[in-house]
Amino acid sequence: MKRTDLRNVAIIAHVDHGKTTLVDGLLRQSGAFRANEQVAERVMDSNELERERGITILSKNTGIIYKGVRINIVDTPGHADFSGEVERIMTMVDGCLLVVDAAEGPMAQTKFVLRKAMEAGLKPVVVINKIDRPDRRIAEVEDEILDLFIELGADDDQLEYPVIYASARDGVATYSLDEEGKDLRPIFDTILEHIPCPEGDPDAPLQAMVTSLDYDEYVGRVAIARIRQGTVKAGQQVAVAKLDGSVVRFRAAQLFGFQGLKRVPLEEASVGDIIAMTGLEDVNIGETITDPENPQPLPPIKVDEPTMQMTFRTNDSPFAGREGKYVTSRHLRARLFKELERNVALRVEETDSPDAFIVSGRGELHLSILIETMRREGYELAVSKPKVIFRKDENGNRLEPLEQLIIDLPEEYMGTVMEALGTRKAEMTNMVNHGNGNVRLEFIIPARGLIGFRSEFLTMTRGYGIMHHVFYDYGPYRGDIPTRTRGSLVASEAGVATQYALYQLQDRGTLFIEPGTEVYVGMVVGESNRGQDIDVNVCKTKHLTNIRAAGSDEKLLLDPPRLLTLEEALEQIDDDELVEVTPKSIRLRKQYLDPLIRARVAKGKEINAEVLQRLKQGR
Ligand SMILES: Nc1nc2c(ncn2[C@@H]2O[C@H](COP(=O)(O)OP(=O)(O)OP(=O)(O)O)[C@@H](O)[C@H]2O)c(=O)[nH]1
Ligand SMILES: [Mg+2]
Repeated sequence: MKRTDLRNVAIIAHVDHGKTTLVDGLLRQSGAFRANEQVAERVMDSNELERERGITILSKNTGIIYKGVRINIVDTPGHADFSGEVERIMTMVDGCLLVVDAAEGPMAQTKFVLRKAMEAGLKPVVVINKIDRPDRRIAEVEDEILDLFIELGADDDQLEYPVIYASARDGVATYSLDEEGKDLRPIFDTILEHIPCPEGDPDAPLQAMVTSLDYDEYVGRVAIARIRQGTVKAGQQVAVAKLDGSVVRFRAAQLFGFQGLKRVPLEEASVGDIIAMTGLEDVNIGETITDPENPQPLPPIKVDEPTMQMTFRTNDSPFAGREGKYVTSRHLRARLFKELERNVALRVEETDSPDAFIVSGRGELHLSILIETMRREGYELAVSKPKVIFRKDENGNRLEPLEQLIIDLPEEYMGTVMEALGTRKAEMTNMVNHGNGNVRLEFIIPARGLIGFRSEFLTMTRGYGIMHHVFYDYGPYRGDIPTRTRGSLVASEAGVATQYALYQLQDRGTLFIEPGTEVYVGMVVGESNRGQDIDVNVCKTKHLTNIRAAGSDEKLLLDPPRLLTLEEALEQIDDDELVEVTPKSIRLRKQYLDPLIRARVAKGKEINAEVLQRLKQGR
């Protein structure tokens, strides 16, 4: 059966090309909101971190009705670190809107998502967006898109994609640049015309792949799935074919469809419907909801493997437990394993220590968003420097993850940037001079080489450079890359940092703390100008006998400190350091706080329980 009354479509693109803004427009113009309803901009970016950062992190569903046809739309994130989110929804839809910025053209992530869409056999519609931009270069961008399809091996059929020109921001679209757009009707109509109708047998045994999970205070776990074949009624017995091969029976308590920002109850759903189902307590992403009498699991979702990992440990700093609600290893463990249920590209492994877990993801941002989410929920933890995940080829040679890096920058900074990238073992693969003083450079670079590069790049280009990277492939190990060349300023005394002490220290490096900041021994308070760590006392006060200097503190002018964000802190720390994260603070610290132990470790001496004990007693 063909469901001519239904279309399922995903919106995919590079970061910031306007996916969420386009969904806004489609929702508004389909009458999903009441005329007087006040709706926030980028309404699908509903979680706090998404709104703060202006990016989409999680894929989300919505549904509209147009000309009597239900169109289910999935908004996806454009940032490469969240591409697991794009992969997980590919089985939900039959086609996609590939949104491309009219000035930037196809970028690293455009290629990645289009490749995934083509592998999944989705029918593409190209939307060239932001045509209101004064720097638009539509003809070139169209050529670049065509090249991209050819490069990805599109067949004749796939090359016949429709193209629509739009300004999502202004809510207009047109089939031809000669005609001014009035509304988004061309997009709605193209979806109806070009995105295939779902097809399948409504009388066959039920098959629905769970692609998202949600929680509801009242009804518990909500599974979001697309029905491949068969029909399901609210209240009916179903089974879940689990990833471990077992089959568990459940009652599908309630069924919902998506309409605008709401979920509407359904009595029955069938082929092609995207539904939310309650009552399945023990269900995970990638499992199939199926017929209990005749269970037929669908092939599991394929998601690329993680490329980066770090250690998450319980916070054992002297300030542990001051600011957070959840601080024990039990809390940390439970939270990390719960995350796995939804975050398909994440991996968590236990270690020899019950206090430490290895967490692997798609990139620094993928991991740092998890950390940020946890601290907002009230967790305290300490995390290590991100490391890339190596693999071996069949001959035992070491392979490392490589990234494709695309940089746009003013010509004058090209030399410096290329030199810095050379040291980081990047190979240039393409260079385009736009002729307006800006160049685009493309590189293949070891993921290792990108760690800490972003902040260096922004400084080098005075903020005028734009960089994007996306996983390319695993390749032979490219050799050593020199890491941070500067040591840390490490607090040698516990207490409260004083203006006086910080003033004395400021020409020895860059400070990360302000006067009044409480510190502990072994806390990193700045970056030293030298190659090695320096122990410093930031709590020193003036000798009270020095009458002449008394009361003149305000004259000790301090340079503003470099207060690090979570991402900057992760880039800053060295292998023997940790970032302590609590709901209120981000502190850098030495892994071993005790200076004696640190000195021993630095000399490569062994630290075992016995030595630790002796050192403690010796103090
Ligand atoms: N000039 C112009 N700006 C637009 C248009 N559409 C979106 N933008 C702006 O582009 C920025 C990014 O828009 P989003 O809709 O968040 O982009 P996105 O593709 O959802 O981004 P991610 O989900 O993070 O990948 C916002 O500042 C929008 O206001 C457009 O048609 N014209
Ligand atoms: Mg978005």
